[in-house]
Amino acid sequence: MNSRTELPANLAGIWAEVGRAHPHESATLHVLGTATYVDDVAEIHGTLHAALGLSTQAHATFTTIDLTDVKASAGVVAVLVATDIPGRNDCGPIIHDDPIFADGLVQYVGQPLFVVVADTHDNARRAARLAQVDYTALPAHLTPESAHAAQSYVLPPMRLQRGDAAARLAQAPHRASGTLSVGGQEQFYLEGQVAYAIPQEDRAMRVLCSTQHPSEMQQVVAHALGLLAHRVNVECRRMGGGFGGKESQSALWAAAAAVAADKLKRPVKLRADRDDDMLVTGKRHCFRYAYDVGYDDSGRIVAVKLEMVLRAGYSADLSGPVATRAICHVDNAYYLSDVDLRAFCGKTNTQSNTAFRGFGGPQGALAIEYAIDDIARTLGMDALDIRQRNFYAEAGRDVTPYGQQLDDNVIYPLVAELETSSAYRQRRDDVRAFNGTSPILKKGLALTPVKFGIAFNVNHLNQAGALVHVYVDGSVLVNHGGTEMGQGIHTKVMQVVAHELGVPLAQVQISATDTAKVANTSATAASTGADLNGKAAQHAARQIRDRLAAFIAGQYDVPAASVGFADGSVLVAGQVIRFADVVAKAYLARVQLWSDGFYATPGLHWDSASMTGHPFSYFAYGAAVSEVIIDTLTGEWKLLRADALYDAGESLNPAIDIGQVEGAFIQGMGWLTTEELCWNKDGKLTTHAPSTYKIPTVSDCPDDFRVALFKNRNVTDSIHRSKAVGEPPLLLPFSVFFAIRDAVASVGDYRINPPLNAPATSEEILKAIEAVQLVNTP
Ligand code: MTE
Ligand code: LUZ
Ligand code: MOS
Repeated sequence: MNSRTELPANLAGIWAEVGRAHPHESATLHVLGTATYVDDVAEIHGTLHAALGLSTQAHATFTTIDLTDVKASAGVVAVLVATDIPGRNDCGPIIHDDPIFADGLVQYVGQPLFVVVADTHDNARRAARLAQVDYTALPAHLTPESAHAAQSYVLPPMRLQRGDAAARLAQAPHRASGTLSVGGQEQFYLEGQVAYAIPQEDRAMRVLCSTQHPSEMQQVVAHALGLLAHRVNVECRRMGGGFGGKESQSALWAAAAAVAADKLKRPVKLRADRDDDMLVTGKRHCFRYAYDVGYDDSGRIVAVKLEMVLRAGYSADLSGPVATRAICHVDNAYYLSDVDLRAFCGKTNTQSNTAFRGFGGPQGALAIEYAIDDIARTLGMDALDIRQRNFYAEAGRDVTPYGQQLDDNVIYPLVAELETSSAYRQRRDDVRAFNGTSPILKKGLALTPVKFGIAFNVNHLNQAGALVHVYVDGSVLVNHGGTEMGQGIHTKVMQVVAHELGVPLAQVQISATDTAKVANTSATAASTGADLNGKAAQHAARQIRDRLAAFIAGQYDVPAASVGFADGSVLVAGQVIRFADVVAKAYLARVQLWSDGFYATPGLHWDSASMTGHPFSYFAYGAAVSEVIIDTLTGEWKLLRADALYDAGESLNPAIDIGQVEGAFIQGMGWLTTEELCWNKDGKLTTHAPSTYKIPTVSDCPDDFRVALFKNRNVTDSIHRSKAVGEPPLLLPFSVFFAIRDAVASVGDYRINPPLNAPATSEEILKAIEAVQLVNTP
């Protein structure tokens, strides 16, 4: 055995592979363009290419699809419709109301009717447009308002009540009430939906799929093929973005590719081009609100009554949990004693809306922020003062409307730190002064807080598994149930394992997420990926370390607890031995060098009937200040500076976490400003490409962007006391929206609440300015 006599410095207890700013595990491959996505995997000889034939009607019945021209089109090998599915024609995640192919009834423009398989991707796409369908049109609901008026819902309405909101509203000294409309959002992952189905012997199926949820893809494919799940294997090395859009809605693509591959006994790849992807798949739910908030002279809220109508689309998909999360985030960072909160999942003849970063949380929280913004202007006070007055605080003001007590509230100190570091008060004066001298260009400023609950609000999903292999050369391979979509989960899980085994990160590799390795995994979602899978991988690695410690301690006749692991070495009885040498010796002694690991988040419970319980493991906090300038003649605007402070607990990887905050901030800003979804009178989405749908670009990022992590330690025993970072920072750019509203309000000398809806496009900003000017002109 190679042994050194001197101890490496970091054996003295400072060895840490967690908490360090390691680059993303695939950063080099990303930059070189050599990271492998599904469409980059070398195609197997005989691979065919598929495209979907889509409905042109929003709501209609049909009896026949005339496929003559499709079949006659160049390169076409086969066309498959609903009746060609050997198993169940269903790809819905919870409630099974999503057919793979429409069967006699279409419910939105873009709904898949059939899959055409051809020699090339182009030939498949050309052929897919040639079907003739004998539609008989039915009346359609194209807006949430229309669905709500007809009480047409995909799920029963939900309601959370605490106290007596009606009575306290009636007694309230002041009321802020009104309506608000907030648009949806396309996930716009850079890699579109794609599945590559490869038949295996004896009707087994292997599917490479860009998905956040390999286990659900496995189940959906198995049901569609009429097979047991053990004959279906789904694998995902990485996605080029998911953002919630590949949580449930990768299923259609996996199932359609698998059904075609099974029928033809040839590999079939189904890759959506951008237009089809946007026409077919669901997005963030747009919301319509009617709010009525009672408050006292100091701006303290005494009661909230809120009705939210969601655009669910034609089927339930994840709308139930989305609406639940919306209701559970209406409080945001504020103590609301008396509430009456309702959510209605309007059934519309449009795409079935689904998960999108924040999962209804942003939509819930925006409503209370809007009301608070109204209150501040009405009282002539700074909105930050009203916010602080309503923050969760001491005992008596620390229980959420759904009954969870906060034991980790840091909103006061966090906001105070940001208020100082951003020079908020000084800049408020500067903005007022600027606006006093600038008749056309107006500046606006806002500070908004975030509190976001971490855990799946569907209890059983809070579990994860992992496998850790240590090979005889001391290298480590990790596999876990989480999927990589750019967020850095694999990097974090590698760090956790390297830390546990005391080896450098370079000694650890991660393999593709694979249903044959870890079974029954949850979607990588609800920001819980690193929390859950990090814990599971730690559990696995710990068992191996304990076995190695027991083994080497036995060799030296010392207690196992005295053995240390650090810097690629093992410290035992004053000796420093290379980890690889200990492993090699343990192998010869027949010690098991691999392990599984499992984690289930403790302490969660939820009663869906009363909408009360303890749905979250902990809360993540944050706040941001944004300063904008608008042109009151054109509605153009620019974000001049943004300061964001986010509570990632003891961050597992500050570089990745800061990247997540920056990305979420800009993505949320896009949602609230430039990204507008439009459907025409026939129900066709007209914004189905980047030519008509504007996501932020690098030039929309503020020149001055200051992102920092709030120094904190998770009160809850999360993985190394870190906190989730994936979704909560998407709420930080509320500050951009309210800064725009502040700039618009300056036109009316801050006396009128501008009726600004989201997205605050230039047109919407101009409309709000005109409304303010109208009221202001005697
Ligand atoms: N970051 C990147 N780069 N790409 C993504 O698709 N998805 C977000 C967030 N950050 C996403 C991302 C969403 S919706 C979630 S739920 C989390 O990452 C999931 O990953 P985590 O739980 O491992 O943080
Ligand atoms: N709940 C949740 C869920 O809070 N976030 C999710 O992403 C989710 N997905 C499915 C079911 N419940
Ligand atoms: Mo994220 S919306 O929970 O996939």
